[in-house]
Amino acid sequence: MNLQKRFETVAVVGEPNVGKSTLVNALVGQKVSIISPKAQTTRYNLLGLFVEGDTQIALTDTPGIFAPRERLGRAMVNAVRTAMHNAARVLWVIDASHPRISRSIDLLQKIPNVQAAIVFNKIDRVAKPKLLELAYYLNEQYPFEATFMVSALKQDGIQKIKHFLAESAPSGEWLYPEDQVTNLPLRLFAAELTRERLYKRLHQEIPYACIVETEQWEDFTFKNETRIVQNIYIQKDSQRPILLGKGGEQIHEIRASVQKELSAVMERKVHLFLYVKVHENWPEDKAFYDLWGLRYNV
Ligand SMILES: Nc1nc2c(ncn2[C@@H]2O[C@H](COP(=O)(O)OP(=O)(O)OP(=O)(O)O)[C@@H](O)[C@H]2O)c(=O)[nH]1
Ligand SMILES: [Mg+2]
Repeated sequence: MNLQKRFETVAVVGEPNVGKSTLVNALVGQKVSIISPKAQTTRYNLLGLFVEGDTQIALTDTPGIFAPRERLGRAMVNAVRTAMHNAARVLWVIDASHPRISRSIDLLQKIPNVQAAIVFNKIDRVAKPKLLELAYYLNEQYPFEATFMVSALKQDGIQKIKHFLAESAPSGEWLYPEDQVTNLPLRLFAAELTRERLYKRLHQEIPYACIVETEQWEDFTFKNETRIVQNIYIQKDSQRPILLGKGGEQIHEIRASVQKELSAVMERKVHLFLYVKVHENWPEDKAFYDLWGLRYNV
């Protein structure tokens, strides 16, 4: 029996909306990162951990790689770069049904000595033979270690990636307790869940104008209950009615749905309160960058 432990850090990167967070959740086996049909859902790096045999893998879910114009965008793309530099290995996720690759391959080629594997995701939407030409082309551009074809949504092909990562990890002590799945504090995760609902329900520029902050968190241990107060910051007062919906219906549904998920995750009764506030200049507010672990000046 081999009792030697192994440990590896792996950055999960790619263009926006390709399914990086869905893949991280599938590999971890539970939801650690939020998901939405819109691009730029993930705004900062977070860890997803899993154990496979004697190996612990620390995945970093990252924002999508795009051409940023604003401060927040620059900070997000910088976070991807940092994750790639810090990780020993990269999983480069490509949307098989809509393969855009130019920005991410550019970034990948700029990182020296990184071991990378390609993950074609969303293969439930496309016939595999269609991908072979692209796979061949990409493997000519860069010495990829492996090419996977998976559907993170349908959990198809996930075990092969877990096996590959575990087998190729070097010996080393685990950096996290065996049962830990993320480094994201519950307060931040709770705020992310609310933001996920905003991304799912709001359209055009509105979701990008919102951030969520958990302002208060009170545990009533004797009752097994928690009271959580969150602020949703918008940039203009004119966005408020869109967010609230007719007669406040939308915000009520969002509140109820997040409260339900939090209660299930925390296995206790949760009372969630949402307040919508205007903070016109939040994209320039350094406090949020600090909270999310993003660099302010890049
Ligand atoms: N059909 C299909 N859809 C998928 C699959 N994986 C993810 N999706 C969908 O793709 C959309 C984006 O998924 P995310 O996991 O949020 O993508 P992401 O790459 O993390 O996106 P950003 O954080 O915005 O860069 C969501 O609507 C997912 O449900 C898959 O294997 N098949
Ligand atoms: Mg994401």
